[in-house]
Amino acid sequence: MLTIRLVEEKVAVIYHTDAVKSPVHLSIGQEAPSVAVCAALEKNDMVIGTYRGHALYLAREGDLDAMVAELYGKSEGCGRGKAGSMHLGDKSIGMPHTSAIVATGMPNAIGVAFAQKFKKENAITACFIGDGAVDEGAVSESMNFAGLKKLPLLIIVENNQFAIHSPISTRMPRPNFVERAAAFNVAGASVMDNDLDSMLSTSQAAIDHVRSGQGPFLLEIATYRWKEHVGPGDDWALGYRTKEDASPWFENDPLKLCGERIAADRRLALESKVKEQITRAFDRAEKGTFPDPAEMWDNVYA
Ligand SMILES: Cc1ncc(C[n+]2csc(CCOP(=O)(O)OP(=O)(O)O)c2C)c(N)n1
Repeated sequence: MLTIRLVEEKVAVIYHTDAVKSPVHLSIGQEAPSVAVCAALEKNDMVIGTYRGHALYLAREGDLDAMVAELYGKSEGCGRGKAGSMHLGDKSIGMPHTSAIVATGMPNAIGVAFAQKFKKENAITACFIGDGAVDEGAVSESMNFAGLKKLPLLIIVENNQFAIHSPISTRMPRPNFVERAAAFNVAGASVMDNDLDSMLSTSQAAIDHVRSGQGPFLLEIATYRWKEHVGPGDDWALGYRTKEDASPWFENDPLKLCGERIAADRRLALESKVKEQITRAFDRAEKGTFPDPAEMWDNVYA
């Protein structure tokens, strides 16, 4: 969680220099769901995420240097500088791709989970979506198929209450994700307390359910995005939410609370190690090389 927070804080600081070549959707404040779920997954499981994907990539132990280089558009990046922040992926960590198109992760995840079942692999697919994605028909259609075929699929709804600037109350008459899932024979649970331990234990139970062949599971995790929807800044002045609304989320910040549970000397040692890794990653990205224009259309399929 600390790595994610500090990398993104660094991105926010340097963003105005134009070193980062794509829009950034920061996960500051909502690092915990990715970390909790990934801690409970196995190495051979697959994860599919969204454009807000730095947290997932790092929680899945993706290479930090390759992620920062990717943000810089450099050929040392995990997508050789072509994917950018919104399309992070690395097959070696079981993360085929992320997408900027809301809800597309779900039909993709269905395909991956279907293949896992067909090949009788003891692996599952974890698909991360936002609450806004649930507004899209693709999510309902995918849940229907997953429930019908009893696919090994874990759907994680990171419920940060907003789709860009629209609160759930203006979008859904009955925003009960677990209830919706039940209509498709998809089991479900919600973690609403922003507590890392609750997220860990519920993720483990959900993953056990899916891995044991009982079918798909929807795990809703309440969380809060601290920064603007896209970009490095704050957006309290826009009026769609207030700093007062956010204050319980600041106070119950899982990173802060988790840090307080670690002995001071160990915590300092961890912090300095993480900061060193981050400084090195940004230095390397700075010195990296831009892809040769001749590579422009390599690995581009659409
Ligand atoms: C199919 C599609 N429709 C609309 C958009 C524009 N859009 C980008 S992000 C977003 C909100 C998504 O909210 P949510 O799923 O809750 O994720 P969050 O941004 O909160 O992580 C929208 C509507 C898009 N990228 N793709």
